Amino acid sequence: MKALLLIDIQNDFLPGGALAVADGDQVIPVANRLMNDFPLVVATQDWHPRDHRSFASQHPGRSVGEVVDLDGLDQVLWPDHCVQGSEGAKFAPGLNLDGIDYVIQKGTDVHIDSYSGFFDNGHRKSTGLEMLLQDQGVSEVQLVGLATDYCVRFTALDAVALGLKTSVVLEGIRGVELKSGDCAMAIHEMRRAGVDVI
Ligand code: VGL
Ligand code: ZN
Repeated sequence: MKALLLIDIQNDFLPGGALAVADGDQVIPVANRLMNDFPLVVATQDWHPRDHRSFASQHPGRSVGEVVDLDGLDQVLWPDHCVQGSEGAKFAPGLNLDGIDYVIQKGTDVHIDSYSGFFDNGHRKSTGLEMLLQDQGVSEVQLVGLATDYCVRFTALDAVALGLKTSVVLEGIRGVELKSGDCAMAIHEMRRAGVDVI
């Protein structure tokens, strides 16, 4: 059994959004097309409380892109984004919501970020995605969505580490590219870990 994982295809990651990814909207038609080929489609949704500690606004004197220590973990500071219940947190218009079987929300704990759809950044708590895939008898996942260098990357790395056959579709991902080369590095890292990049 194989599943399609749609990673964070939400308004705030699209052009004009709070944490806009260049050409982020271009993953939408790819996602819609691929949905037809998979018996199970799971979407992850970045879903932060409004005072989430990954927001630069919660760290007076610090700015977006700086790295701080959060409970012993390096944390990149982001603009306020994907606040629970906000317009920015909604799935992209144009994404075929009827094709989505399950939604997994992440980043809900104010104290820790969660790039991966499986675990928070400290691997302290599970989001329920692993259990869901196990229950559904999934052994193979394919990923599309945002962002290549953060949530796609860490979700794919966790998926292979969990023993799932994992692929990422290049035309269906786009990245933040905080530093030039971040996306290329992420793709290299995924490949080296055993992710099939197609
Ligand atoms: C993401 C940064 C912060 C992502 C989420 O979806 O890649 N990146 N929150
Ligand atoms: Zn986030």
